Amino acid sequence: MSNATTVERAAAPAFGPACLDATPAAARAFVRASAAHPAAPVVSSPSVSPPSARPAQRRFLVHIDIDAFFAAVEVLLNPSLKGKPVIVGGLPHERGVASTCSYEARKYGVHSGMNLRNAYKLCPQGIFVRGSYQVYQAFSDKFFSILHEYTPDVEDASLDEAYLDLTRCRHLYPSFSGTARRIKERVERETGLKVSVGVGPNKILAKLATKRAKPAGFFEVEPGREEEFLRDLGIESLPGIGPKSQVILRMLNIQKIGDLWGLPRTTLHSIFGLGGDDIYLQSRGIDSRPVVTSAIPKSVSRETTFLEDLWDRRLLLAHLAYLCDRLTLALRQGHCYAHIIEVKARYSDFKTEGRRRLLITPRQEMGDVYKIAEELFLELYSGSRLSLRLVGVKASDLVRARPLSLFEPYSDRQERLGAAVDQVREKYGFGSVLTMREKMLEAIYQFEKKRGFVLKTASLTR
Ligand code: TTP
Ligand code: MG
Ligand code: MG
Repeated sequence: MSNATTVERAAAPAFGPACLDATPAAARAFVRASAAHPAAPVVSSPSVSPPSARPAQRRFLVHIDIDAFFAAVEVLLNPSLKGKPVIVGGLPHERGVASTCSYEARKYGVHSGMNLRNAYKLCPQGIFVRGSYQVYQAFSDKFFSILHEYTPDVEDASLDEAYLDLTRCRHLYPSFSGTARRIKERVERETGLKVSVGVGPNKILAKLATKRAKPAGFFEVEPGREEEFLRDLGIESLPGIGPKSQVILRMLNIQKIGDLWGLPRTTLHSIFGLGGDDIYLQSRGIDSRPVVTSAIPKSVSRETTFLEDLWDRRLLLAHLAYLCDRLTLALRQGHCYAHIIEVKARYSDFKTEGRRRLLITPRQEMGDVYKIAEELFLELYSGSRLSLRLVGVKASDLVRARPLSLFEPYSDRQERLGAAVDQVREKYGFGSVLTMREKMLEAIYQFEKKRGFVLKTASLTR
């Protein structure tokens, strides 16, 4: 029988797809094996796994970054800036630095972090704008909400940069690179901003691919071509190699990533300290870091104290509806579904009571959450002889994705309705879409189309 004999072979310090997907343990083994031959040339044949070991699955990572983000938003808001050198961060005579600039300004040598006066010296014809963080945040929110539609495994690396791990969703996407291209097209269409996209088997290769793709491009590091891709990239491309280390490496005549392969680990340790191992592995395209999704909040709640204690059932329900509307907006923005909905009431004697319901299928839509909250509230209210000071609603035991229920037919009608309402509100303000029940609050509170009703103590606790 052919599999009766097991031949044990030491894993070679290879440069192949199997080691690109190395687990931390495999990566450590790789470092140990390589330490025995510190100056060994990188071998391009695939590594040999013991017959009993399952071959490591190639992961599929997408890195995406908006081009000249703040500057591109300024151009979108003011199309007369298109094609011009736009510098964001302040006016030329002001103290401070450029947060970014358009690619047209980069031709003059202007870059992020440059003193504004120096930027002006290099590019006096530049159009300097102070910028508005809130507007950039709104574009960033839109960017991430599109990405979250493709996979729950999204890491927000910064305001304009994300890693997506599509490996778990491989059954949904027959072509990974096709999906990555579609994501790019969709982000560009729906935000109006150009993005660059890199695809690879891990974070470092996907990020370096994006660098190669900039601006507005797409680059995939194909299986087996990792070595070719890395060899001629400048050492400054690796995230751990800052300006000071670059000077030292260049003195050793190390200019390209390929030149790093000949350096013993001990030398990398003496230059980079503990970071030396990362440089050693990443320069070989090895990176086992997972995509870290943003921490999910424990709960989201909205509550308000009334201007005067309230007894009127319809007005109480109007407050509850408005709070549910605010709450579910936060859930959708955070891509969360709640397994527990809880209602709280405080009476005029300050006694506080609550009712909660555990949901088998977690919810995030206004219609669903309000219906549950109303039932819970009426249970409390019908037993009380006092007027109320405060009402609140809370969603907890939050999850990222709504598991399909075995007991209910699948329908995404509510979700589509929620998304449509969010879109209208994004354009015309929160107050542009309200239920008739919520509109009853017009009799009590000041109304602003952008923000909605100005409650007495609107709680924004998370
Ligand atoms: P980056 O993605 O680093 O830069 P960018 O989007 O302007 O240009 P590109 O990606 O095409 O090279 O940063 C995203 C935004 O973050 C940038 O538009 C402005 C802001 N930022 C700062 O405020 N200060 C900084 O030092 C950097 C690098 C960015
Ligand atoms: Mg960017
Ligand atoms: Mg970025």
